Amino acid sequence: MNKGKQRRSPRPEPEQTLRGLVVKNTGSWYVVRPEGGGALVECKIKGNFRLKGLRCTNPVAVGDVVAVDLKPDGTGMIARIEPRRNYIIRRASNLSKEFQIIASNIDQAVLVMSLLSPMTNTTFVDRFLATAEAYDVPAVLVINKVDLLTGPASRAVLDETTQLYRSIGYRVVHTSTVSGEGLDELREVVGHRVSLLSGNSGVGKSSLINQLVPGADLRVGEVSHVHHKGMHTTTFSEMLDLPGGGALVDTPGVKGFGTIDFERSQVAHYFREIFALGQGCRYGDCTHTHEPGCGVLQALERGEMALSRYQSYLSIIDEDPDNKYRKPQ
Ligand SMILES: Nc1nc2c(ncn2[C@@H]2O[C@H](COP(=O)(O)OP(=O)(O)O)[C@@H](O)[C@H]2O)c(=O)[nH]1
Ligand SMILES: [Mg+2]
Ligand SMILES: [Zn+2]
Repeated sequence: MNKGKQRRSPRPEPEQTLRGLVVKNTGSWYVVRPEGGGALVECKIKGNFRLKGLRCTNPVAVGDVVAVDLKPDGTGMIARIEPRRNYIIRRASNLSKEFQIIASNIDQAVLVMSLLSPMTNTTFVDRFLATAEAYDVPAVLVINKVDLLTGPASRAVLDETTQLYRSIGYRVVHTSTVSGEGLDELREVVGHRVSLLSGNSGVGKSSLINQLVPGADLRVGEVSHVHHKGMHTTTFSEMLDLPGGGALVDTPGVKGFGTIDFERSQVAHYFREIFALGQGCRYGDCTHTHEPGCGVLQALERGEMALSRYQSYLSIIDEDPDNKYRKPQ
């Protein structure tokens, strides 16, 4: 037998694969930046990813490191997600059983708020902070539009809000994209880190990004990028590189992230001052709502804890038996 004449079975085409970072999620496409450089690759998802048994509408998130199988047409299929250092998820819509991962592998969450046009409500802020605590993501507050706070009354609100959150231990930065105040401080806060930027619409997120990321050229004054597909809200998010290192993750259309998966008894852990005051409660399982000898209720009565924070706490655990602390509708 002549070995040379043996028929070779056709060798399968070696599958081209690469590893990269997901830098954009449009809802239908994921844009992956290959490790070590090269052109961005538009990808779809292969198969089914689940997250701890939760149904996810967008299982791959900006910030994920992924393995991609390349197709001959230059697009890719995301085949695997590397383990995440952290991630932030939210319900796809109110009452929905499906979840969206907003971002993963982030160093900090920056909440942009404003006290005038629009006024960010404190419950929104506190829920954001509590969620960040729950996910172990450091949070920073940015109060934008401080140029609008000129009168003594609005200055007093600015001081009070700032002092409140600083006293709990959060960094609070004042900014204005109009006067330029605080922009250098904000550059320093976000430099060399990956920051998730959130905030209700109109507070000036796009304006701030335009100041921090030259060439970002985001549209200002736009409320959208949210598409309602039946019950689902799909959102796109994008990672924008900062010139000096680090990146901002912009999530237009994501107002904030709700409080999901909170064990009722855990909520107090996510309010730093309530957790600290709770050390003085008579009962170890105190819910800080009605119990005698409650360190939190005592601090409230003495005016040593902000009522707004306590109301936010109650809004999450949804308990206020005497309706004593409930904000009027
Ligand atoms: N007075 C004032 N207006 C601002 C400031 N930053 C943004 N704006 C305005 O607020 C509106 C909403 O800004 P935009 O960046 O689109 O907010 P976004 O919805 O959070 O992205 C626009 O009309 C901006 O010009 C600021 O620092 N001061
Ligand atoms: Mg915007
Ligand atoms: Zn208590």
